[in-house]
Amino acid sequence: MTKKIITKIFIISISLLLVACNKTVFEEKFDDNKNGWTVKDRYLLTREVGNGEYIYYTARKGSCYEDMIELAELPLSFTVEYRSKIIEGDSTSSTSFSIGQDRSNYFNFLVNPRQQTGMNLFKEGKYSVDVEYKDAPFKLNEYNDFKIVFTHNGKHREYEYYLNDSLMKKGSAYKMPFKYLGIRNCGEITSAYDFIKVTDDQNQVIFEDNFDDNKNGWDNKKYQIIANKIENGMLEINSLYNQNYHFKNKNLEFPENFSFEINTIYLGGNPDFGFYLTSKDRNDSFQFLIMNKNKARTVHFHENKDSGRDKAESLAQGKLTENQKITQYLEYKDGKFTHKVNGVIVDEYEVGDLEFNKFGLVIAGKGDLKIDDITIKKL
Ligand SMILES: [Ca+2]
Ligand SMILES: [Ca+2]
Repeated sequence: MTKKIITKIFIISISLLLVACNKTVFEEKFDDNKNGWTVKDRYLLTREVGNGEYIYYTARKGSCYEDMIELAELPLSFTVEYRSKIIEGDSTSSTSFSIGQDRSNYFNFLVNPRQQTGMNLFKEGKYSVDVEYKDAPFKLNEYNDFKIVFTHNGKHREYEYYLNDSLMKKGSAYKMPFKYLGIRNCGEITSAYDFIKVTDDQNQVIFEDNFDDNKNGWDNKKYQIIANKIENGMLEINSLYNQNYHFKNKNLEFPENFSFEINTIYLGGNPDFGFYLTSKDRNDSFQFLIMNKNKARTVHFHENKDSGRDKAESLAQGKLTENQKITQYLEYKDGKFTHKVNGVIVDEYEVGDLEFNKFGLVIAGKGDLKIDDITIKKL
């Protein structure tokens, strides 16, 4: 054999060996949505009034949104009845009916998806009486009847709160002039209200809304936070709100050593973006981000707390410009991460041996991106 042929065979062997070693374990080109990315538009809240119902959806843990309307001042003694249901909600959420003096001073009667009820009181926008939940006789995803009876004996005003005809709570209602009522959701929850009716102590109707239309002027604005779609071989994400969003993909058993490459086109705005990896025991999670248009950032969460690693390095190329392509390449080898952006190392981080089985995309803040592809290879 000539030297040329030997060299050729040698090159072919090496190439085959490299192909065998660099096995692709995941590839996403966004030509379709076979991997089931969440591409539907997302809202922080939507409120739909009409067709006999008020349907209220909110989607932010730890935050509450109320929709109140103003009425003529109610008499000292009156009864308010309403019918509502929890369609779905996470365990920390709640929906409530509010009645009070204004948007900062009101009584609030709550139910939650754990089938509990309670009451709290706001004075000057702050909790004056904290909610004490107790188990309550109502079903989820079914309408339940609520009734609050306010009575005034010439000296004091009191209330009695009933749920499906069972007395849940009673107490002093103070002499607060009542002229606002509203519906309030906290956390990630969808609730529906069928009607609200207020009657005086002669059983005369003072206020009634069956939600056949929006004659009472409920605030039915929607707040969209994310619009996204898979089109022309790309996942396009338009983030409209200053909030952190994760796009989860189905789980993936990562090899012991692997590379992760993602190609993104920055379109505009000021989003922080990138991807995350989560360990199999869920104790460790890492985010590899491009932030502030000019830095690469590594964040490590251990047992859901910031572990102390939050390192940001300026990009060698300077600030991102519109329509610029960014290649994030990460290697995890022998317990160490090496993160490169457009070919330049931005972080090396020794974390030890971990097994990964989940990854996803992250976007935080207002801005627009297109993600062209993601490739994960065994090293
Ligand atoms: Ca109705
Ligand atoms: Ca593509």
